[in-house]
Amino acid sequence: MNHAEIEALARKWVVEAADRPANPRVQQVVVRLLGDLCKAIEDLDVTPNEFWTGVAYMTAAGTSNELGLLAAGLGVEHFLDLRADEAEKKAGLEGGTPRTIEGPLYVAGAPESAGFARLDDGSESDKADTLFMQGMVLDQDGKPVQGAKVEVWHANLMGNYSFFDRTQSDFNLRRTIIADENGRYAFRSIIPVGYGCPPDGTTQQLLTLLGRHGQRPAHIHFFISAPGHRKLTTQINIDGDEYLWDDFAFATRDGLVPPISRIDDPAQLDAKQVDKPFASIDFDFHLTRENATLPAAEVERLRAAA
Ligand code: MBD
Ligand code: FE
Repeated sequence: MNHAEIEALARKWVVEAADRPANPRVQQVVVRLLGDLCKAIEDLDVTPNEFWTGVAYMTAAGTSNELGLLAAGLGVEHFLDLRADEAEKKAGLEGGTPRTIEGPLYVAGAPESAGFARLDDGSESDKADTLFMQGMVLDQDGKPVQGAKVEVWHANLMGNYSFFDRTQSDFNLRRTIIADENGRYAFRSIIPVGYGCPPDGTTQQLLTLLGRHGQRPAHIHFFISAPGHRKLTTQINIDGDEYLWDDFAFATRDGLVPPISRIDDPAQLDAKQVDKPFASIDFDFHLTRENATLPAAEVERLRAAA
């Protein structure tokens, strides 16, 4: 069959088959995706066995809740970032901290504190490098944003996230920090370890067939939000990680790899009330002004809530 014939079929199955009120946007998207799928089946001579293998794959990926992970690993989530960047550039909006993907492991409802939080429950203190990270939330003009909400979450030394990893305490390595009157936030935590896709999961199964690993470099996630400003979804990476520029989710970006200092001065250890040298990261978040002509920076997606 040629493409015109396939497009006519897709229109028949979606648009012409409708005999009651339909959602036109859903029709538009489905007719396109269905047509594109059938063209791929035709052009690549996909066999019935291959087609049903794909159906079983999507069923298994959904059943194990790995479709969000798959979207990250295939680059689609990063593609949405590139499109958001493009839309902002076109609207003349520039200068903010680069966005990067949220990933599938955010959990709503983390404990909130003013100015400072300790993220880790102390269970890995013996093995971990202690991290202090601090900075300001600034607006488009470089002025501090008092009361900005800094949501932060990251993995433990196993590369696992609390909630999804039921062996961790509730909200371990997840907090909401409200920036102080000078726009400052600060937290104490541990340096995380990079995430790896579940080795027996559906995402890694496909990545292996594609000749790819499923590793992420060590990173820390953030949502930064404040009224009148575009919500920023981003991450910082831990410099020196072997996967820093080889992220399976394509999320590392220039501007998101801050220098880490190693502090061993006894006076500074005292001041932080720690008994061993620690790592320190200074990082300011730059927000951009809310802009009604742009798609909302706040993304709605199904998220876990503990
Ligand atoms: C992660 O920690 C992550 O950030 C992404 C994008 C995908 C899987 C695990
Ligand atoms: Fe992550």
